Amino acid sequence: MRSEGWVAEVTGVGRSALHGIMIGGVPSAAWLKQCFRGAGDSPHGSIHEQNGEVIDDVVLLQWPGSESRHLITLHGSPLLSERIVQRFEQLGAVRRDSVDELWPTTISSAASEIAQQALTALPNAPSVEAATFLLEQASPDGLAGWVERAAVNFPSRDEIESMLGRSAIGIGVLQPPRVVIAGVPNAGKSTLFNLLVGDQRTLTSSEPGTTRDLIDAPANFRGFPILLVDGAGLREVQQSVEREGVRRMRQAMLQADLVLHLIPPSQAGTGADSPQTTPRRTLVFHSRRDEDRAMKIDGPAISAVTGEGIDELKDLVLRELYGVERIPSLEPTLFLASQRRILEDAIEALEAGETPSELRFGIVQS
Ligand SMILES: Nc1nc2c(ncn2[C@@H]2O[C@H](COP(=O)(O)OP(=O)(O)OP(=O)(O)O)[C@@H](O)[C@H]2O)c(=O)[nH]1
Ligand SMILES: [Mg+2]
Repeated sequence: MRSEGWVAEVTGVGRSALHGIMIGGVPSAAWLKQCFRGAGDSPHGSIHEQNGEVIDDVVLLQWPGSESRHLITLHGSPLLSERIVQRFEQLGAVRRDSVDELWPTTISSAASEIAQQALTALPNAPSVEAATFLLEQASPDGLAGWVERAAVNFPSRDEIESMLGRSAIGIGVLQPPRVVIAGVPNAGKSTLFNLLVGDQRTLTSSEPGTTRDLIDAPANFRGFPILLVDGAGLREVQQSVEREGVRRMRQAMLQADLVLHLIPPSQAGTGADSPQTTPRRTLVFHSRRDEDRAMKIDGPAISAVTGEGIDELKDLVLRELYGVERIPSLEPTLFLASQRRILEDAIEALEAGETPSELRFGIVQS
């Protein structure tokens, strides 16, 4: 716990309606008596200079936790923010760049490490569902709670293995896999890409060979981030620009986490409809289904124009990548590779015949 008094800006410095400054430590309550003027118990008041000049209208909030802390919200001006920080420095506060342990916690250091990791990742959460997932993992219902219980009762090997088996889910919530859309020219790759990205990012046309460059863009499949990649249609060509495009496309397929291979009606059943060989995981879809519904096909079909089959495509992609179709709710789930390594170390120790008694979360390595 800190005893000296301190002051820190706790919001970004860009344009916004409000800025926040936090003060803390034993002397901070006394400083407020000297520079905050409010009416009765109202949290609304002003911060003033030593000579009485008002710096800004503010709202003062007592912050929860064991240390005496207050949050001061002021108008969104970096100049006013700086002046208020200087006012507290004048009163004796030490300026800090950041505030650690912002949210009070009563959990063990191991669980609090998990909670900190989840809350650190929160501002970069790629979707609302991902943010909810991270908040849950920071809570007793999530990974923080599981680690807390594991510190008391060492989990069984089965339980550790099941956590490891599902780790791709949580890691995938924060790190998008590369999903490449492949197929012959005019298969409808770019049209599907635009639909999934939610933006007309790339040109589409009935002319085969429209796309040459690789283009990638973030998409969101039920809260899971996906990096979608579109590129040239696969065919043998002499024209050098398109040929280079096809080479780059094949390269992208080799580096993909998953390839979506589209087969348009013109290719279905021709023998040319077997997906191009790639060692990567591949899902095959019949595309442009609205154009020829009578055609007998085997397997899932989509239309990027009517939207038919798109929900199923998302389900199939998520099931293939993670074995689930939704971000799990209230289920302890690893979400960082470093957490996975700690459990892998525990399994290794068990395999070596040792009897580990703790998972090395929250243990400072010396
Ligand atoms: N009716 C219908 N037309 C589609 C569908 N998907 C694409 N198209 C049309 O098919 C043509 C080719 O679509 P693109 O998305 O440009 O095809 P591509 O696979 O990106 O083609 P290249 O970039 O040349 O490799 C365009 O005229 C699209 O409007 C679909 O699901 N239904
Ligand atoms: Mg294209």
